[in-house]
Amino acid sequence: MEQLYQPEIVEREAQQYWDEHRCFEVTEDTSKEKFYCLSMLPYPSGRLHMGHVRNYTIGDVISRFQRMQGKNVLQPMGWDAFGLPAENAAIKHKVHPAKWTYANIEEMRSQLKRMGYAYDWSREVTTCKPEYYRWEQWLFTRLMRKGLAYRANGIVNWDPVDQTVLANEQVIDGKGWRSGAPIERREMPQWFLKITEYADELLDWLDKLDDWPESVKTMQRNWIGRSEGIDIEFPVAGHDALRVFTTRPDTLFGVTCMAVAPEHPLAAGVARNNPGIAAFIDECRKVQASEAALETLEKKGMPIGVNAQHPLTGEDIPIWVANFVVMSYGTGAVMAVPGHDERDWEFATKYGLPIVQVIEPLDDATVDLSQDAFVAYGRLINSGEYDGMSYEEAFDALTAYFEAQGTGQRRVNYRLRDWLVSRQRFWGCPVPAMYDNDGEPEPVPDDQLPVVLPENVEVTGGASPLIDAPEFQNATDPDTGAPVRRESDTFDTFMESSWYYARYTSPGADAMLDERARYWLPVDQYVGGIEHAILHLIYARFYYKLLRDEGLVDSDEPFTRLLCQGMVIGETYYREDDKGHKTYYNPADVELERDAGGRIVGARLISDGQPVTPGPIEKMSKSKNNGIDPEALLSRYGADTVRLFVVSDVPPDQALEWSEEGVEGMFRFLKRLWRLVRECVERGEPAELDLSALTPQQKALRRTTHKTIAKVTDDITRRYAYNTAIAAVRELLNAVAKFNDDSALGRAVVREALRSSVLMLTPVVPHVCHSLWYALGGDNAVVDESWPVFDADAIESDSVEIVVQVNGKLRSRIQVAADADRDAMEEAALGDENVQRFIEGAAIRKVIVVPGKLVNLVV
Ligand code: ANZ
Repeated sequence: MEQLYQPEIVEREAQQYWDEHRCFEVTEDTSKEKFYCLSMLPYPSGRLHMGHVRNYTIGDVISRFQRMQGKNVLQPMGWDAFGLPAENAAIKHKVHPAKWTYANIEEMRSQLKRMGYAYDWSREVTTCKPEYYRWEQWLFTRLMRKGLAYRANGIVNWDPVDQTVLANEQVIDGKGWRSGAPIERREMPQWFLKITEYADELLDWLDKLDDWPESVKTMQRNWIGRSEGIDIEFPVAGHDALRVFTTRPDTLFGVTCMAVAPEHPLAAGVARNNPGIAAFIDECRKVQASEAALETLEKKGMPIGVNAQHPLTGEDIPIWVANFVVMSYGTGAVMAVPGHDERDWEFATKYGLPIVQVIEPLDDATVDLSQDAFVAYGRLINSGEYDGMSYEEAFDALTAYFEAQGTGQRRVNYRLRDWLVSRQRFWGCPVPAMYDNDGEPEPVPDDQLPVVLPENVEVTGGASPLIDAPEFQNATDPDTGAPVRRESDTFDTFMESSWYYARYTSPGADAMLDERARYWLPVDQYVGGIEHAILHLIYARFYYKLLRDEGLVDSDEPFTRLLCQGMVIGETYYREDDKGHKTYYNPADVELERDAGGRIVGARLISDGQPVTPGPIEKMSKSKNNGIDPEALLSRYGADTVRLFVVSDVPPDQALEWSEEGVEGMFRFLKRLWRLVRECVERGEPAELDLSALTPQQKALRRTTHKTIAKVTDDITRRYAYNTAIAAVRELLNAVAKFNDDSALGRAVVREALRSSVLMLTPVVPHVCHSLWYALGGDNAVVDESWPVFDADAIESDSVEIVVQVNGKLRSRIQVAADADRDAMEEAALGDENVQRFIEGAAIRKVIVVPGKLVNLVV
């Protein structure tokens, strides 16, 4: 064994062993319990960042731990390879997006390999390859036939100068990122998947996902947004009745205005003869389409000069068109109740509309509607025969009334909309549809799949080059021989990431999935960022149900257990110019000045020696320039140190603060582990571990060993608490370092402690453990070893630890037999090396003994 720990050598050796023995390539083995561990696949940006490193290390530790538990573990990796950055790079550097993407994949794959992750690379999925996306196209054509994929008008961001649709990220402050032109909301035909058909199932199953974080389930529930209410018709003289959806029919007597969406037919009808309204509607259309944007919008409206009649009082109520009413929710029209709805209150206050109280608090507290709306449930007042009713009573009574009249109906609404899956971009999977002369879309027949994205086109940043590519667009209908035009839209990249986990189970299959999928799915453990709590995780759940209904898988949910790792955060440093503009500097380029206590008192940019201002600790990001490059750490410390750092400090779901000292501490720990093992090996072969011959000290170390195994196993299986698990192993190693008993049996006990420690550390620092295991006499590579099992008898204690004081000061802790009497305790205390150092041969004046606890020697 080498004298010193040299990560480059150790890591190369271990990785070579894994490669040569194809350690992580797995097949369906029905004799073993399967465990499918999956980390979210990266977008191939070209460089791994610390967020990836944390995500993938956590996943890898779980995989390796489960493997040691005897399971058949699948851990795959792949690339979410379509998307905008490749197009942007293509425009900037004039390379085809494919070329840029594949080069990045090469780079990132080699970085992942250097981290020593236990991936089955034979299953790698690259989503921009036709062999992958052809099956997405295949499924889509089936969904078209089932009516679950359809084409309808949708609202997009339209850049009027570049004449193209923009992604939300390409709209900056309401303007096109390249043209700078104000972006318009435009209705254009788009492709949708009918996720709303699965809304109830998606919602109900959340209750059964016991091993998902509560927070993620709550976000999904809110996103699906099921609400129960009623539709009520308000008669409008000379027009169709105005139907509204409300969850608060109990506030019906407080309606003081009606509001319709700018796209509502009633508004559109009036606008034809009213240029003022038409202009207002036009203005609303110019606002960015995203929901987030709508939420924060300043509320604006205009009366359209038409009244509705209150269905109970018959009173006239003015109808307004308002920018906060969305056409795609409910009926696209609302009854506004300023007294009891926040948004309506704001609107009424702004435009001087009446505010009427019709609900009073149950606790008779006073309500001041001139200050704010009263939004809680309460008791009805000013509501005629409904006065005194509770929310539930009023809801039921009014529903019954309107249903009897035929002018209203109980209704469940979802916030969830059908998923708009088409994009007018180039670098994506082509939507497999074609149009005949009538413009009717048809699915592309199976024998023409895949519809391959051409590589011989130029990407300019304007409209998609697929629009003007005749060799791509022109095709013939196989049935009629008539010319058809292919769809030029491509899919949202969330489509590829909605089923990649399934494809890993069936590499090379000449079908979307084959039998192997049933063995591996569902994923047992999914690990990824909380930023995917909603979109990706809902789409993937939905897609899985589509696969199920197509007969391709036979379970209902794709991910049994979900772990969302916390962010990696780090210090920020900046300088501010006169205009308040901040320039951020990377922590690696900053030199810190500390006081004697280690507190930071100054920070300077190394290159110019001038001060920089320390900012708050924030998520590592490009914008704050506070990312730490894993590559630099890898070359300085090796993969094991980096792996250890990212899992040892905090539980996986909490924020991890980057610290150079922390990393150095981990490096020192590995060096020390190496030294302990080397010293053990140098001391020579141990004896057989004869349990009946152990001294109390030897028994104590054995007890620590086995207690540690029990604790670590529990911490990891129940709580993913690698941080406390690692801390426990460190304590065990401290005990080994303090143990000085060079007898053959003592060496056997030490060896057992070290072998157990190496096994327990293997999932986290697999390279160094590969070497250390052989050094400690392992016959097999440690990667094929089982997780250690604790010996319950060793934990049962027939000895206790007591404290030894000299003149009242703690000087040592020693082991004595549990039933040791006063004399035996005193003798053991006096015999302890540490204690002797403090007595230095002085006469003992007095001995105080607390049985089972303490000996105090007074000299
Ligand atoms: C009257 C009312 C009174 C309302 C009150 C709320 C409180 P959720 O829970 O999200 O389903 N609404 C209905 N359709 C809308 C649309 N297309 N655009 C914007 N707002 C719309 O919310 C349902 C409530 O949102 C409905 O109940 C309606 O306002 C509004 F004290 O009706 B409510």
